[in-house]
Amino acid sequence: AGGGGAAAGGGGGGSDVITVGFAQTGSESGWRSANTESMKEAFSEANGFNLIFNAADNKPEAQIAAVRSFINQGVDAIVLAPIVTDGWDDVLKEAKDANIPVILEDRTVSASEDLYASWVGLDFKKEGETAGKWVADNFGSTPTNMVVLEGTTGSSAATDRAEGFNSAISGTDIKVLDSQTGNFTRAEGKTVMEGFLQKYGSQINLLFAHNDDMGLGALEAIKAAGLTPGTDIKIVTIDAVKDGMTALSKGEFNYIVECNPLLGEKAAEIVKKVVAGESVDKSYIVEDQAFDQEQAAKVLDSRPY
Ligand code: GZL
Repeated sequence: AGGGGAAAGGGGGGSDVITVGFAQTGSESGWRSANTESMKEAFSEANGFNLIFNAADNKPEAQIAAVRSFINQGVDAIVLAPIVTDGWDDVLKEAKDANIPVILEDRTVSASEDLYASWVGLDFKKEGETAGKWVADNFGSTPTNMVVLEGTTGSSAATDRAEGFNSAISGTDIKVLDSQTGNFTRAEGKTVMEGFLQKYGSQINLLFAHNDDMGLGALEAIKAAGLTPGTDIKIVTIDAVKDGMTALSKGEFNYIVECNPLLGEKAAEIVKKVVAGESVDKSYIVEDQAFDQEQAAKVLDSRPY
């Protein structure tokens, strides 16, 4: 382990290039691609960084191994987008013992906050609440059967969105027929929706998908079943990536809550401050917005991702 490269304990000698190990979840969705692009742009050589990138194929144990490898390489800082919330205490403790600061981006961890320097991300609970409120306002007063495509089990994005959404629809006439994970991917969103359609068919009035990509996969299953998405089955999702906003503007989706993936600039700013020994906040939240079909059609061409 370790081998050549910078001396252990954080980065090379005098050079002011900051070597950063970035442990990304994988490439499970359009959102993730936009997030990776934003991070690579911000952590560029031109901006004074030497970036070592790892995508863990949505496998938590592979992501932990990637962080451990960065520690052994003696990087100056580690940026982590944790696939799941739990299981991080040991390797974050190892990073702390090696004096390598860890900055979280996107999702969060359950480990105590003295094990990471800062976090930049989104308010997932609020995203869920915003989606749930729109559903409650538009469908909550008539008996409505809903199915849910959940994000990756154990991820803060899935857990917090579910919590926010469920609190917003409590007391309404929305009935959950079924709720399963589609792991934030199109393929699994399609497969799980096929199962829902086989089981419940035209009883389904509404789909809530924790991200656009699972909703886009479900679209294929709904069309293959001879149903019209956005009409026979209303669809509400979260992310607002280009393909999702296109479906929304075409009337195939009904509402999308944005989840801004452009976190690179803020993450790089935090890393520079931490490495320079300057103080930073424990958390930075990036603002989101939400779109209905009409709003999506208006902004589609100017969307940055
Ligand atoms: C949210 C992010 C989620 C997106 C999905 O910040 O963690 O993971 O909603 C992505 O598209 O896969």
